[in-house]
Amino acid sequence: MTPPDWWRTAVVYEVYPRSFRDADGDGAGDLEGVRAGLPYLESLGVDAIWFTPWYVSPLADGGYDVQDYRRIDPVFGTLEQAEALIAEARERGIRTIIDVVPNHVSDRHPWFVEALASPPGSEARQRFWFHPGKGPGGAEPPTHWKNNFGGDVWTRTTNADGSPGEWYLHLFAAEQPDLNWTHPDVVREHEDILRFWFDRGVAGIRIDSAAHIMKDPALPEDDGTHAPGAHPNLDRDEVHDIYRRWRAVADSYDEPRILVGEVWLPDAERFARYLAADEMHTAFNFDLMTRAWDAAELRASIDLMIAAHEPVGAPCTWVLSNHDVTRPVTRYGRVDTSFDFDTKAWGVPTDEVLGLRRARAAALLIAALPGSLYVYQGDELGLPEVEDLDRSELQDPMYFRTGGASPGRDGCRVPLPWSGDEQPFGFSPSGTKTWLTQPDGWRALSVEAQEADPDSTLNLYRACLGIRRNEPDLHTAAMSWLDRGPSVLAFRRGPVVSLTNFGAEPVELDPAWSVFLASDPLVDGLVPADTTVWARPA
Ligand code: TEU
Repeated sequence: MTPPDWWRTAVVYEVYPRSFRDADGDGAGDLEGVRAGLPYLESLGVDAIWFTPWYVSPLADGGYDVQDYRRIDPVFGTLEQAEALIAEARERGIRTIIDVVPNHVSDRHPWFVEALASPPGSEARQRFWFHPGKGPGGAEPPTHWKNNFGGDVWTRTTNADGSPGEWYLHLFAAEQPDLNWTHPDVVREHEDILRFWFDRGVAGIRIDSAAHIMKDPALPEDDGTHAPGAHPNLDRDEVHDIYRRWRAVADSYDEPRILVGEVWLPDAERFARYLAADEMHTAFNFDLMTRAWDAAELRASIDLMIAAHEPVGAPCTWVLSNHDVTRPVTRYGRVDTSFDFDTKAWGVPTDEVLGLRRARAAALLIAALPGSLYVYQGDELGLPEVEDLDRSELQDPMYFRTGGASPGRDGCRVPLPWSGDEQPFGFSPSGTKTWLTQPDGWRALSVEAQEADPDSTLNLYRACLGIRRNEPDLHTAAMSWLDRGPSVLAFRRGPVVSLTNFGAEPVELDPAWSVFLASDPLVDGLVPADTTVWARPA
């Protein structure tokens, strides 16, 4: 059953196009590869695909450095292929959500190329944040704000005569100059981009780094004392004016287009402001990803999110992972739980058998919660983070900007294994070297291998999403917690009960319940450790 506001309970599958499937044999995924994978996604039971950026890009940050929004990068295909893909997916009941990256563009975007070639103070530089440095000769950057990838947020330019020039701002890599959102060209251009893609049948947009776009023009230091809404570069009150304009564009279509925000904010109340009725439809719930595998932690996170969403009437989203974070199998299998979620670290021990059990249990737990659900490609195969990629292969700017202190995010972006006994496991035509090397052991994790195994993680996801789709109570019924002790999370949605055992001891079920899905088999009728079951009255 799909309710009219499909996005309120949708299952959205994140495709990282470079790593989904490679049809043309260059070692990187492409749109024809996604097209070939549509039957797979249909059988998985997803309602929409979110594509991370597919536009023309030097790929300095995996496509989050956009050079031309109106063309597809040749690595991925053509605009005609994108249009065909959007239409074919829709025929299979799968909507398309694309990524829009408003905070910055590529340093090869025509606007930035023009700005660099223009003198200080010129009109072309007003679309970005160019500024003279401080101190003698302007040798000090204008501020010392924190870069999201590590290192500085300002890079110095060189004047036409070779002398040192102004600095420009980049909250991410130096190849990603920040746009000035007080400039009317920037505002107008993005609304045109939205229409360009909405006119081509795109059902919604995922808004990258949505809370970052506005900056305090006075460029104060970030001393941690700013009032809410007045931070120099994060969650400034003016950001909402932009998203209200975008919502008006989205609502101007007969079939409304949806806005999904990437809004990373520690304060749930500030986060919920983005979900006002005239702004975004939903935003990612990242809080859940930062929590350890612990009943009290996860319950606190779920309660926090439900409480933040209820007053604004927006659905929660449930997100276990994405292309920026360590895969759940590895994260939940950490033996050292002091692991730094944000920066990652090298060589933290992990128990992948335990991690997989927990990741499967987590998948069922969040799929039973009210709201929409995100699945990052490969999580349905139980792929672990690849932590031993050869350093010479690493491409993520986070690795380079931390001077190698962090491995960066490539380990969760390794090409998917589809079939066969050896690399590239059907990702590319055989004999192709993939852009990141897949581990030898991925034969057992391939789609082909898992389809043949009734207990595989892939078949668990298929069963889970299939039940979710056909179970009206999992769309509409309110949720209420059941008290089953400190190491159990159990809740009810109508007659359906979801129970997760976080403790070491097996848990008994109410004799009146009959289990219809379990993340791992029951043992002597009991729910073993690190297992979720779905049950209903017998
Ligand atoms: O991520 C924004 C963001 O805040 C993350 O970069 C986060 O700080 C980092 O990954 C730490 O784990 C978005 C995209 O999802 C990411 O892939 C891009 O690199 C980034 O924006 C810049 O566009």
